[in-house]
Amino acid sequence: MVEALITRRSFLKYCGGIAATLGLSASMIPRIAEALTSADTRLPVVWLHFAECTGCSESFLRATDPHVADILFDVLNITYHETIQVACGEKAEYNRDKTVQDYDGQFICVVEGAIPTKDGGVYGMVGGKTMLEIARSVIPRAKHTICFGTCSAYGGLPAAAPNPTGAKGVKDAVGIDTINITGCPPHPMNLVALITSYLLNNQMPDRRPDGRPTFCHGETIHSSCTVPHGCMQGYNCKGPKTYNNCHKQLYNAESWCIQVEHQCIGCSEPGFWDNNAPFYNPMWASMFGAYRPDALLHKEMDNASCTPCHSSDMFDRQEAKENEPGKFQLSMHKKHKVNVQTVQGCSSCHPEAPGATKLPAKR
Ligand code: FSX
Ligand code: F3S
Repeated sequence: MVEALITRRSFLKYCGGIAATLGLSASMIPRIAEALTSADTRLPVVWLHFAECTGCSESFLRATDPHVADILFDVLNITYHETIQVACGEKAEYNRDKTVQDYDGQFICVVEGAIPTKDGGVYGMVGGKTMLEIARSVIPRAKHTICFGTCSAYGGLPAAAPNPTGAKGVKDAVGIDTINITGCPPHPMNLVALITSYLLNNQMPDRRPDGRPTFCHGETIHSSCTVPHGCMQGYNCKGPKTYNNCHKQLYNAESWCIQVEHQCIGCSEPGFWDNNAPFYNPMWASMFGAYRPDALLHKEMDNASCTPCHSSDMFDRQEAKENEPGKFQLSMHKKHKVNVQTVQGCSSCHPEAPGATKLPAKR
């Protein structure tokens, strides 16, 4: 069936991508292709939508290289999915409840979106039931629950302060351990790889304590970031503490945040959104230790901004290298009588600084 929709060549290429994502050798490609095409029975899946933007489904359904959804629809029997199901109203709810009943303890539950819990969960309703009620009636009866997206895993955007609906991730709301593929949105390839791994091994892959599979969430973006345009750590890039593989996957085999010069905002991490704010530093502010105590700039650039006031040889480069960068910045400001609070005199070294008026005193 898959071959009818995409060429065998591109299918095998895609299987190679799955193998790479799972850290398997290319010799596994035939087995992966077989797992995805020869299943006797398709895995029954109930796919629940709670408080979210549906970006997770969009990312999955609109992936184009090849049609990811087509591949998964061949191995999964998705009986309930509010975005794509033909049935609606009571018929749709009947399908969901019948799957839970017929495949009790056997079906896979995929969840998108956080669960509003405040005031008994009344701030999120589907078909007259609260999302909390639906979650409690479906999720404990699934064999495995996959949270697809940061919202269902940890609360995400709906749980951002002041969180008026008391939105929570599935584990916090229902008390069931989940397998979390995170990101806002998550990468569709990671879901395909997870399902493939399950089909190959008849068990879910290894996970971190926060429920995320190590094959896709085991390393930080920063650990192997290729940074095509220059590092944005000074602009609050969250790559150093974000465990995801976006930089290896690329979205639709095209691009990813840092490739289009947007710093990582850590959308796949527990505590996103609030813990990662502010997402942006003003460009000039990123130059200053006051905003950026771990600044690398002076350490890396030595005396680059000192020559306007000093002849290059007067500056002790060694001092820059030996001092901790934050301390070095402070000591330099002190030496030059620069008042960081009033940004007085900053523009001589930092052309981006607004409101700078005076040159620092020369020595
Ligand atoms: Fe959340 Fe997904 Fe972000 Fe949106 O379903 S992870 S808000 S991309 O849609 O849940
Ligand atoms: Fe790392 Fe972000 Fe720079 S991921 S290399 S801090 S752009």
